Amino acid sequence: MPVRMRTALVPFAALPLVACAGQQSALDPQGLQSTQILNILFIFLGVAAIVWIAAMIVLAVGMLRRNRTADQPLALHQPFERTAGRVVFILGLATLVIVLGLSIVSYAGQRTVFAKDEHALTLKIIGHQWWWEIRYEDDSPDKSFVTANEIRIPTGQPVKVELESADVIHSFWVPSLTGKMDLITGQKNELQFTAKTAGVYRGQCAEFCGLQHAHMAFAVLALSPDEFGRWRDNENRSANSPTDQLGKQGEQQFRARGCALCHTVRGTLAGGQLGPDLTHIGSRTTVAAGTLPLTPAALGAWIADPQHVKPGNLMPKMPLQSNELIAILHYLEQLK
Ligand code: HEC
Ligand SMILES: [Cu+2]
Repeated sequence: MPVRMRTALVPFAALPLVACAGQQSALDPQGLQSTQILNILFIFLGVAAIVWIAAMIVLAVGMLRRNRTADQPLALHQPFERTAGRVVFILGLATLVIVLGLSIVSYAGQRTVFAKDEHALTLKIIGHQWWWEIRYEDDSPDKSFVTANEIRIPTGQPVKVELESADVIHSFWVPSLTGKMDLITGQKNELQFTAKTAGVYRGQCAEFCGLQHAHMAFAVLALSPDEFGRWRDNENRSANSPTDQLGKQGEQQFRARGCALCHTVRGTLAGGQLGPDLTHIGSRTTVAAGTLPLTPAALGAWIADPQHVKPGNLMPKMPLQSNELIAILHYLEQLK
């Protein structure tokens, strides 16, 4: 391609940005905090663009008006020197004002982004290689429960997440709602956000944390307060008991085949702590931290060979007969 044509095409390289909307985009904010962050970005970008364009104009004028034919190019012209000194002084002052202004914008923005609300819904989130443990805590223990890889929140209400890690450093990031915050062992970090609109927002671990870092995603489902209340009531309950023979077999196999050593299903003998809580796995939207959508086929594929789906993850491949797999799958699907 001729150089000229290539140059002409450069502006079109920005076109993909037009598509920066949707489930996971800091440019399509759906939260109070992410809106604030985007405003700060636009103000900084605008000021930087104006300064850059002004500098380019001065440069262009200088190049066009340069005086090639002066007999003594190095001679000083007093009046010109005085004007130049004044211009430099004014521009220096302008720089100071701009930097101060941007600092104030940044400070004011951060006050909103990091503001804390006493009445926020509080969740504890613990990062694991490579999944998210989500604890809804309440003053009364019968209203506290644990889930994984999916956060449901009410719209319009501040949500505070307390972040910790069980192993290495992870980073909690839901671009559509707010900025990032690290999860660090032995340290409690906090982040607060408010979803303005109902919807599903994708979150992603934003700190390289090992082999399956890329498969450490989660979903934030912002629901109307009513819907959230109903979900929370259901989540509070112990697991459904299987209603049919196959489901009962599945529950048995779940214990017999060792799944219960790593997974908790509240209200049953399964109380393992190494893997995600599966009490209501049937009502979640994804399998294995956003790696697959939750469908019977995907769930079956995961249980049959988790190491094929997500190599290196901490759930071993269990040698299951096909009838055992079918029974366990049937059991888990009923855990709504
Ligand atoms: C050694 C511990 C261990 C055993 C045994 C184990 N798992 Fe897991 N399981 C895990 C871990 C760890 C994860 C999270 C993997 C990830 O996403 O990185 C997981 C994830 C899952 C998930 C996905 C959960 C979610 O929120 O997406 C399901 C379903 C599951 N296991 C079912 C089973 C079944 C069924 C068995 C028995 C056949 C079993 N597991 C045995 C550790 C275990
Ligand atoms: Cu991570």
